[in-house]
Amino acid sequence: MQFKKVCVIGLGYIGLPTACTFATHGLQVVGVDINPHVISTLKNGGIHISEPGLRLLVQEATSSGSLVVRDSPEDADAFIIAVPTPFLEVDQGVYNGRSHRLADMRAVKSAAESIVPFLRAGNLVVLESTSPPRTTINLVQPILEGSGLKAGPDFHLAYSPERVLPGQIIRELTENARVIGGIDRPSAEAGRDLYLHFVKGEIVLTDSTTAEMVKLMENTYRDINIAVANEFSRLARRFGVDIWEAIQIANRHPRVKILNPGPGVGGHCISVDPWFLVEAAPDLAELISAARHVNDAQPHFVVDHIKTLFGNDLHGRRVSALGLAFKPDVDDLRESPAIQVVKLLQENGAMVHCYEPYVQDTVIPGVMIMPTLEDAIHDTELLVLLVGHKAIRDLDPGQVLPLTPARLVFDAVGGWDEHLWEKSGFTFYKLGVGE
Ligand code: SAJ
Repeated sequence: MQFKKVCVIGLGYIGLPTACTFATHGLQVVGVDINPHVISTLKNGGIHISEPGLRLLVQEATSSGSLVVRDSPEDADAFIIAVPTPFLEVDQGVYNGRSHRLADMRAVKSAAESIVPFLRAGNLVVLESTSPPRTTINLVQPILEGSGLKAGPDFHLAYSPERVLPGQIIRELTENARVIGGIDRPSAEAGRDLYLHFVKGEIVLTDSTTAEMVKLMENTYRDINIAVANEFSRLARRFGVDIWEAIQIANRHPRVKILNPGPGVGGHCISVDPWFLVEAAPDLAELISAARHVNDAQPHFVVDHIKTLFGNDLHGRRVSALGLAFKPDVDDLRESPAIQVVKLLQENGAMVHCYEPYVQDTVIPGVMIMPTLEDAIHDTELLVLLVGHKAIRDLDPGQVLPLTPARLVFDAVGGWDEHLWEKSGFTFYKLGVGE
């Protein structure tokens, strides 16, 4: 199938790089977002998210005229839905006494509805948003068929998950293998013809529900593996073992690859997606649910450990939290466990000053972000490493010492060399290390 014009709905972390990449690979692209701030930022040559290489890519796509941004769709050969699928903030489901989160599909629903007036025979519609199994056929298809056209005979419909890693999106978008699940074979093949414009990795065709499940399985697999690492860190502390040393030794086994424990699992993907499987089949997804609960509880374990450094009482204690993003070397604060740790420390009476090298002007209600590292540590008793940003990991303890009265350090991510810090005069504690 031949494509000249694509409409990408949702210009966030996935939609914007995808729209630009199509635009720089020979297609005319209309990028659509309902957020006026996103539209005006892009029209003024800026970007509203930070991702290495993205600014240049947007400039290239817009200055050539291949990418235009709009607040609603228009006629095109293909439509791509790349809107967020978070979970509902308030509502929760319960199965066997254990709570689980519920997917918020409103953005997908309204994106699909916005396509209906422009849908023509022969078009292709691709859902990219991570979604519960059968969303393509049970939610998106009936909405699109409200146009009077039938999915299959009249237009193509497919699900193709993004699998790119924040921080590496531009490279992974073209290099990763791409799964395209059609509601029928011609839909999958049409999807392949579209993504062949830029995908250099293998393109694997399947049906839409398998593609949805594949995406959820990938992130669930990672979530469960991080959960076991986090649980091991708790056990290690109980048994007086250093989890970091234990993992290093265990990983010498040729078939063992334990991930890193930390303050919890954040971001918009891994901490959300497994819930879509739990919600869809809570009776069959008990391990997945348990892993989510383990990871969600991890900030509490970090704070409990920190409390013990102060005789279990944090009232009036001055703490510096270093790193707030959901993972190293990104500016994304969504579902960040580091922020949860900060809030829990405050709930326990501590006064927390934070430093986040990637985010200076964002306001997080109730969280005090200081402009510089020096501001965050000049009046404190404890330095807590919460995110292993390279700039923080590379700090030289000898140079930190004169900037702070703190002599206690707590490393929640295994990012600092204990011996270096102790040699410089700090007392060093680490997540998952028993006394
Ligand atoms: N984390 C740990 N320990 C580890 C690895 C990660 O605690 O050993 C934490 C991170 O600090 C972070 C969270 O897990 O809080 C998730 O980070 P991540 O780097 O594992 O994943 P994301 O959310 O940035 O991206 C994931 C990727 N999925 C997989 O690796 C299976 C990416 O390929 C997906 O495209 C992305 O989710 C997505 O959009 O779904």
